[in-house]
Amino acid sequence: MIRRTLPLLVLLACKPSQPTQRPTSPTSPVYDIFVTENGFEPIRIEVPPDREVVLRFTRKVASTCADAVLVEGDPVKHMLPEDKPIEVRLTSPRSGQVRFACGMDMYRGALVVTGG
Ligand SMILES: [Cu+2]
Repeated sequence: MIRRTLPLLVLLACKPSQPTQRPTSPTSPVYDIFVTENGFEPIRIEVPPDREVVLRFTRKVASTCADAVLVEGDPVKHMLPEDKPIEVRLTSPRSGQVRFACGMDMYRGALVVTGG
């Protein structure tokens, strides 16, 4: 019994504690980004370095320029239907930022790598 639980405890202790992350889940952390009348919210999302993350975009307004999102390094223009969460998966860089913007580059935001 003890032999089996110890390695698990070590694994859990090594996990970074982030508020938006589910600590016991092995899946990638999910970050919610909403499209409102102000554009993308939040416009700045802190992510861990070199880690697969999921950006979940949900458009909450009917009429907006941001009915699609372009993520830096991703050639796909992701359409954002109203009230339908769209997940964009990517691996964060070691440092720096990953920008995202609407199709016309009017509304913008960025993932900012912090910690390590
Ligand atoms: Cu736009």
